[in-house]
Amino acid sequence: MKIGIVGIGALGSLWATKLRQAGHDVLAITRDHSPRSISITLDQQAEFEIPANNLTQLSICQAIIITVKSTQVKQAIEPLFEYLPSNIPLIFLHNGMGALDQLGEQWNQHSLYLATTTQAAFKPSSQQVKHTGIGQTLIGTYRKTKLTPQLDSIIQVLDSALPKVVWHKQINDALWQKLAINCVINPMTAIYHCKNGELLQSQYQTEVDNLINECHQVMQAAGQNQSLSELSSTIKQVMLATGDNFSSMHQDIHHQRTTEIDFITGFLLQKAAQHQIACPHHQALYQKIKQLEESFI
Ligand code: KPL
Repeated sequence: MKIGIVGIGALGSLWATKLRQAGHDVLAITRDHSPRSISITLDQQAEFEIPANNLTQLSICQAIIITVKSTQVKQAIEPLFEYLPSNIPLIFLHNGMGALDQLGEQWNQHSLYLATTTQAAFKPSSQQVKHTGIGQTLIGTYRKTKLTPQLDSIIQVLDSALPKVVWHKQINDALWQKLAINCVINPMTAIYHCKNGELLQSQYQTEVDNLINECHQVMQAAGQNQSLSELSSTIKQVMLATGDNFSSMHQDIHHQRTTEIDFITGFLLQKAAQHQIACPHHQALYQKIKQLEESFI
């Protein structure tokens, strides 16, 4: 198969190298559309030379995986519109919710899919990627797209290159769950300069529990039926399992980059306002992250 990967950050590089390793053709699309090829070493073992930025070849790809951050989805995908026939499945993989809602009406005819993953990758340098955590990738519908036989065979290809990849009938549930995890872990670790696991320490418990509680109220109002104790144990399990990691928002703040706060806490606050639910703890974190971002300008 020929698969396009838009965004060659840690996850994009992981997908590009794993698909090449499995014998597929990969076309990488980088931010500035300039290099004709990129070279990436996977786990300090195999080096892959990957053709890049030949935009006319997008039309012969069987699927495109868009791995840019939620803040970059619109600016990464809009310039590719003229090269992308509407029948090619576009699979968006990023933290947060609401990024696709910002795309213009011209995308309504395209086959857009949403994905979420617990695979973890780290890019120690621009030419290296490390697969730091084995997880699974769930793919599901955005608005009215369906699991077609074409998409089913793409899922099989993706699953054999970087297992596990499965179709999820209720992707919204999985996205809400990941949103709640990110709403609690990401801003707190960025503000308190700590690793994910440190949030399990007693000094953070009251704030963590208040944040989970507010998330739970909004999720209930949005039709998510998980119990508070289930949600709490899921979030705390992720803190434990990724205990030694610095969250993506911690890294963004550390490198003085714009964070995904608008698509994480911002999305939660938007839904909270629609349902008239007060979320003072999330609101406070949102404002602190915004203040930090403003101090970088
Ligand atoms: O998704 C993550 C992130 O850092 O963005 C978690 C799950 C918190 C892992 O670090």
